[in-house]
Amino acid sequence: MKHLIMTCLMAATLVVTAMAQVPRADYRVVPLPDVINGIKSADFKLTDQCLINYPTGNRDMERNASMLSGYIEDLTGIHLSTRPTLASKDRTGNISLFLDPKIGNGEAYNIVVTPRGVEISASTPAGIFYGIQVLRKSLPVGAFPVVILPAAQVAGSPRFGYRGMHLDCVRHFFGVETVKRYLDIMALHGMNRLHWHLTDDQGWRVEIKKYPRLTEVGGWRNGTTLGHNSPVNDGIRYGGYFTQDEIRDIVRYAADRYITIIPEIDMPGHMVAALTAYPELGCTGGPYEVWGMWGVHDDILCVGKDHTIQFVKDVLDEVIQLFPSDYIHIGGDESPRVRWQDCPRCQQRIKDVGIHAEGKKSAEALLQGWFTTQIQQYLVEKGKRIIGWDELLGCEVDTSATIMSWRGAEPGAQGALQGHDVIMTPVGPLYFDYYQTDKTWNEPTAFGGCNTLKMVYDFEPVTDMLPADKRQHILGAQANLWTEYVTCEPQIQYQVLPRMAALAELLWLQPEDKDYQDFKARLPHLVEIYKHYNWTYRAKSLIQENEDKAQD
Ligand code: TNX
Repeated sequence: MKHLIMTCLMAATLVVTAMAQVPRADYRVVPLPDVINGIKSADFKLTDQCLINYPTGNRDMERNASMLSGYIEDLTGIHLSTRPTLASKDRTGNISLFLDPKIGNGEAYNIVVTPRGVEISASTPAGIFYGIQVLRKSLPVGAFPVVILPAAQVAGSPRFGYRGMHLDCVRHFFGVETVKRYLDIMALHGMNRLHWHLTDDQGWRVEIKKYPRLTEVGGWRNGTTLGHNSPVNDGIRYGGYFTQDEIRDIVRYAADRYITIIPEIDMPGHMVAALTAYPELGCTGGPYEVWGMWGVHDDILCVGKDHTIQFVKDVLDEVIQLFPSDYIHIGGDESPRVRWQDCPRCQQRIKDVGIHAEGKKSAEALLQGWFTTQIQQYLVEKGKRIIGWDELLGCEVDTSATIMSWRGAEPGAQGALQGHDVIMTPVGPLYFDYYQTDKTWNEPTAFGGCNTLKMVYDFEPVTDMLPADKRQHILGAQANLWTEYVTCEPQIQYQVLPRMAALAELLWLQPEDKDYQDFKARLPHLVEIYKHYNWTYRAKSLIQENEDKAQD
């Protein structure tokens, strides 16, 4: 008898342990879904017997299905096959992706898990993709034969349509694989715009067939200053560029993840690499040298010459062939006008087009406005729109230009008041090239500053000073990763993770639904996924007791 009781107890313990060991999905992911309603019924068991259904003949949905299959296998080891089908009877026991036009926002998703199956619906394939990301992030990480998906309805819809990350591939060059991984990281976080900085004083990184010297000569510098513009230069030739084929490959890779790439060709400043390749584009005619220092250079494009305007249009002709994005970023920042003041051609242009200084706006500032407008009109004729840095607000550029507010959020608010669309990317707290802590001694070298995880989380893109009828001009926000001090891929990832998680949550959630402590409690599971993919991240940002700034 005693023996029997012992055996029963042991068997019971085994069952309980086995049950406890079946890992369960947790839908409280980052960014948090708007709705997580538990359904009182048994759970769904995810095993390799399940299929992923997608609508027959829909290539986007087919790709979504195979990405979901890949994600599930990556994280749990469970392999699911995909299958085209329109029959609702096929949904039983499986995961089904289907389009439902009744769901309003194209990026919104709805997931319903019952014991009979898992349904992910949205009005567009992009919305399905976001639902897939949520399901992916809810999964336990490991190797399991079965994962329990608790029965529930899980739904979400992004607060902002523009959810951006920026990557500077000029100051340091990163190749195709690194950019693709950056896109993978963005996809996991529900981000949908990559602002890709491709040209600057320190290098020209996009192949332009009509001007081969841009990359042959402008793609390379003879050395790089050490540290923050120290007098020591490493003397090591440095450079690289993306061929047009590589760009097309990256653009396609991004589109498969519902990410639009917005290229930036910065003008008329930040152009020393182009001037080195074609000195006649400058006011003095050079010689110039691709810059090995950081900062703002006095040599900029000479806009007094028609040839320069034509050059820019030719470059843009090739750029718009490569990038299907509606937007082209034309920079416009940090453009000193000292050369223009002394340049007879630029001064002649000022006369010819009838520019007169107005109050605080010098004739040269208005010349930048004239130049920008030429380019803007050219791009509009080609069906494109421009984004420019907030310096454009001082140059009388018309309100069809979208403004990227970087010198704080205030210029953006002013731009919105004037009727510009605006993307918020203020140095504080959205410059991810800044430190993540004020205790910097043990950190990789960064630009400076301090933008902690909490500061990012607390950022509100729609400033109070905006009246209700101007708020729709704030399209969203973006974090910028300038790479003067970022030299390798692990450092890229360290700078953006986990801050990208905080940015994603503020872009997806309504402000009243944000809760920093709750976010921090959900973050470790997201970090399990980072670890699984071997992405580098700042682990200290996860520690609750050790916040990075006293006022945090
Ligand atoms: C300012 S943001 C710049 C960049 C630098 C960055 C460093 C902007 C429009 N211009 O050229 O890389 O600061 O944080």
